[in-house]
Amino acid sequence: MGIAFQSQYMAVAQEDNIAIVTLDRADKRNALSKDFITDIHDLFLEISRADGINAVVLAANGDHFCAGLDLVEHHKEERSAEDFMMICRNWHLAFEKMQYCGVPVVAALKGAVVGGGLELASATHIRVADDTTYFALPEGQRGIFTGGGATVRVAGLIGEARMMDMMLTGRVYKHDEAVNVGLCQYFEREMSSFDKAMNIARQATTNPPLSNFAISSGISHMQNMPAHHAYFAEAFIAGITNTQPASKERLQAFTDKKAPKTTG
Ligand code: 1HE
Repeated sequence: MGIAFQSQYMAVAQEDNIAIVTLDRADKRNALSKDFITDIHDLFLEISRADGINAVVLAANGDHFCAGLDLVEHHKEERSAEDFMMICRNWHLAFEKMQYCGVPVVAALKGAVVGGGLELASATHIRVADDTTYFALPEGQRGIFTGGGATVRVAGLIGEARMMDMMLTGRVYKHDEAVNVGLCQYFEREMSSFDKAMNIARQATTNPPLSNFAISSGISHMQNMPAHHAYFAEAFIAGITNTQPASKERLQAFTDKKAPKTTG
């Protein structure tokens, strides 16, 4: 079953069991308008219910992954504090739908991954950068603040001290340094970030879907729990995952010395 959802802001394609979601507002550098965010929510709700989708690659048309909040729309609408609080809640809901859609989401990053664009990227599970990719949080310079989950997800990736530095000084990270601080897991030099993201998604889909569900949804849930609750939840997830039929087959193969070894 494919994805029926259609959006003026995103193109959706499918290659085998991988959904390819492409941000498609390149003329505005994929800036996130109010309706764009609603469509991200609705699309990932559908992906979370779809059969036959075992991974997602989140890509972008144009030279930039995402320029963040649609600043022009925000400025022109003269939103009240209450309006913008509700906008932020919609961002949170949309990005949570993506983070917890049940399958791994791999982001193919290029150009600007800034402000709300970094908030979007940080809700994916694996981020792949290329030579053009740069990360920034220009909120301080724009006289605004993050509102799409960065205080949790970006601070979780790089630590609060680095996040404050990015916001106070406009510091930009790219290349190996971006990997080293934790903004992305891969800096790809040999191929496009899209091709690398597809390879990673294909690799991930060789795992049993239940294992990928546990990994992509379970870890971040447990990171946000007190440790003794997390250990309890971990035991439940492991109880279900580590006794699934697909694990029995794989462990039988290991016992029979037919499974590949984990080598360095
Ligand atoms: C936009 C946006 C946007 C571009 N909202 N329209 N984000 C930022 O502070 C980043 C703002 N954008 C930029 O710094 C630059 O656009 C880029 C470095 C990303 C790209 O530069 P460039 O030279 O390729 O494009 P451009 O000429 O600046 O922009 C092309 C068009 O995209 C232009 O529209 P046009 O109608 O004049 O053609 C721009 O207005 C439009 N555009 N970025 C709206 N962000 C939940 S809170 C989250 C808070 C944040 O996200 S703060 C970070 C905001």
